[in-house]
Amino acid sequence: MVFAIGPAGSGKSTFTSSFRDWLVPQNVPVTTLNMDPAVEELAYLPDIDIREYVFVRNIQEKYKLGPNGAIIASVDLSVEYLGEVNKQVEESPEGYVLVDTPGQMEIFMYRQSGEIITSTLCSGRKCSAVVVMDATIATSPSDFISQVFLAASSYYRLNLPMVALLNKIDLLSQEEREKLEEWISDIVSLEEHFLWTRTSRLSTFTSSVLRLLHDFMQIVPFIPVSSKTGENFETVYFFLQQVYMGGEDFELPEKFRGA
Ligand SMILES: Nc1nc2c(ncn2[C@@H]2O[C@H](COP(=O)(O)OP(=O)(O)O)[C@@H](O)[C@H]2O)c(=O)[nH]1
Ligand SMILES: [Mg+2]
Repeated sequence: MVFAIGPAGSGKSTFTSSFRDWLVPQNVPVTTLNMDPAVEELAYLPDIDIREYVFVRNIQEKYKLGPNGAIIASVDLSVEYLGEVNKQVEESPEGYVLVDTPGQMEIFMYRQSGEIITSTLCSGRKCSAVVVMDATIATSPSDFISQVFLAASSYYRLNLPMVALLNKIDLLSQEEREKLEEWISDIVSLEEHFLWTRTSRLSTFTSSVLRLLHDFMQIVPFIPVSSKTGENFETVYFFLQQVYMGGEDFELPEKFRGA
């Protein structure tokens, strides 16, 4: 089971849909599960859908809530239907289950219901998380660092083997792509670029942060992808297969190890 998590608009639903489309021709059995009760329109038809049980608009009317309150309440209410969802997953073909999570990451990630959803659905199953981030807002060193922090925060919160995707690379220029790949593989280059954007020297704090993030990126692979074109999906699959084939930790190939 693979949870797609990430900030609103980063491409979780698009990834779920296009990764499913990528797996099917490889003869990998795949089921899609939409766990976002607040999504109005999905670009794909999920095999299992929490909205069958809880739908934000009904909750909003029933409890006379505002839009934010209704989203929170509907995610919390989803928990009541995990038994049904689990049964539907069990009846699905054995293979990949791609779980699309609520648009607003913080509701899923930093509230108790998110934790209940992952731990219940992951009981007796191998689970991993794919953090989907928007590469178009990771093109400056400080933005990139913030995105890595976001992934690190998710890693601690979820406690699942994880892959971090820098999605939407089809929207980047060649130069931006190359820079991103360089920062992923070489922390010194990130540090240099960071310095170029500042007038003062790196503070001790920033130096420590960079080291720390470097260590984090040794455990969690960062992969530039496009959910529009499917670019680098084979790398995502490679890492996810590692989880299903054995250990909980990834053995990073050289290409993805920092210098
Ligand atoms: N160009 C491009 N657009 C993307 C990509 N992934 C998602 N999008 C677009 O980003 C917007 C938000 O995507 P969505 O999957 O709904 O985000 P979610 O809120 O994380 O589920 C949509 O307009 C998508 O078409 C990508 O890889 N490339
Ligand atoms: Mg979505």
